[in-house]
Amino acid sequence: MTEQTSDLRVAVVGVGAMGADHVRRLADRVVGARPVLVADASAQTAERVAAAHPGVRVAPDALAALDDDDVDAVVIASTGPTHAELLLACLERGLPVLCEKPMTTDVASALEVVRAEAAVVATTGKRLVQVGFMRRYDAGYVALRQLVETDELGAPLLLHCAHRNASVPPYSTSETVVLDSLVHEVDGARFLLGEEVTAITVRTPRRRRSAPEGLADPVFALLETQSGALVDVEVSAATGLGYEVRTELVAERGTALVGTESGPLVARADTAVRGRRVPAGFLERFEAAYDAEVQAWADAARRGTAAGPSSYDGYAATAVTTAGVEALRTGRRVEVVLEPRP
Ligand code: ISE
Repeated sequence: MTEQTSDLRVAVVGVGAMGADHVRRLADRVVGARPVLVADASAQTAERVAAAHPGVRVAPDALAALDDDDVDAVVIASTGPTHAELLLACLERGLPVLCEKPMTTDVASALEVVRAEAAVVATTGKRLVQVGFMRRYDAGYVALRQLVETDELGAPLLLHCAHRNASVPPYSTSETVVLDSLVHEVDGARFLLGEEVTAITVRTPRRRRSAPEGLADPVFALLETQSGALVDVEVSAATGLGYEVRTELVAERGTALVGTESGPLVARADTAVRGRRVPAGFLERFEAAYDAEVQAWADAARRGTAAGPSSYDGYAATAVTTAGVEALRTGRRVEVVLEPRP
């Protein structure tokens, strides 16, 4: 495919909160692309989203959306366990695809996607998969990565990461918190430090009393990396407060913090916030990052390819989070051994 001159026509599969937000973004803000088709496990949800966007049709199901003649590229924002089959179908059809995280929820299917894409690259020379790790497009995280890349603060020693959700979807379990939320911190660490995670330990402190039944909340993870840096992560599932994501780098000659402001920061569930406002959710906190992410994806898709976080990044993150699920269950430190990049 050479550079497309008309708008990229996009099918969005899965139009819950994230997918519907991508439809709005493609309709209103992304240059050179527009949504044309939506599909969702709930026909009602698909109808509602389509009705809000003139020119957007509803496909009977996800595979029908991929087969539609009017579709040039695909955004997958359905639940994690549906991703592998859809990604393989996109690769088979040569469709550029932006797949929300987690790329897949198990290592075997993640590797299948990596290998299927490698076969496409071998014949066409073009990647097709971008994984939705939007933090790589967040100004704060990009600045932090530059500090590491330029060695301005010296070698990284530690990352302290906090990832606090006001609430999580009703289907959430302790495992999905690791697979769906912790996965951002895993990719964040790989992106910021530029190296792989080699082991993970997951502990849970005393449980938040207001946490939904059966959910470990918070979860505390320790990631080890190839260079010997350590990454500690708090993932809170249901603070009832707002959405707080921050990362602090401790390096040999300095520290750097993203995701907050200076000043006395007191965040409480009852009085909301003293000293600053906490964003309500991830759609608000990372709005600019999502815009940049989808624009970069659309620009590459118009050239028939993909940019940004790759299927290998998706695989590496899933390898760590699935090890994290084992670490959570057993209480043991679990090593992560990755297959080499194809
Ligand atoms: C959700 O699926 C996301 O991807 C958000 O970015 C994350 O912060 C949240 O915890 C997940 O449930």
